[in-house]
Amino acid sequence: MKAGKKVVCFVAAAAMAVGMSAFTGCAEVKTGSVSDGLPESYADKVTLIIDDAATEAVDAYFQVDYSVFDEDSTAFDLLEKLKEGGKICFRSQDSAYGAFLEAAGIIRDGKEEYLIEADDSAQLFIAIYTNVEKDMAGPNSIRFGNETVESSAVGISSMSLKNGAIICLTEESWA
Ligand SMILES: [Ca+2]
Repeated sequence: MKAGKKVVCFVAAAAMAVGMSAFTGCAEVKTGSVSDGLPESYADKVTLIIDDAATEAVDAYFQVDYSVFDEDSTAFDLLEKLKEGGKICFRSQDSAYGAFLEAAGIIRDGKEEYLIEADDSAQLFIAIYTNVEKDMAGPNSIRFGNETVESSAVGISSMSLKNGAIICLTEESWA
């Protein structure tokens, strides 16, 4: 009897935990829409967006002519190009799946200013979105004006570019 009661209690606690995490957004499909702070056009460019979801407008974007890339260029090449050009800063670690992003930001007055950072204690990670069809995995999506990006199926080092590509880095919670 006693053991049986314990099991019931455990199940109830587990159900409560599931209910609570659903309430706080765990496993929910995230959809967003941002219309402020965006470029007028994505044509002939590759666009990097760095967006802190806690602020309404897009926090930063950078555009590079698509012509400077080739077919094999990746989203990581885009980040490196912008870093070399003194536009952005980022921190990453090498993993079996390529670079694993830990933080990204902008250069303001010659100084690194991180806008988004992974933080294990706060259960935050850097989420990457793309509008390049072959990497779009859903179900999470964000609309930037008329363009929709979805969660990337692959890591930043494996993500493709295209004419009009939008690569978006943002901070999300896994809790
Ligand atoms: Ca924002």
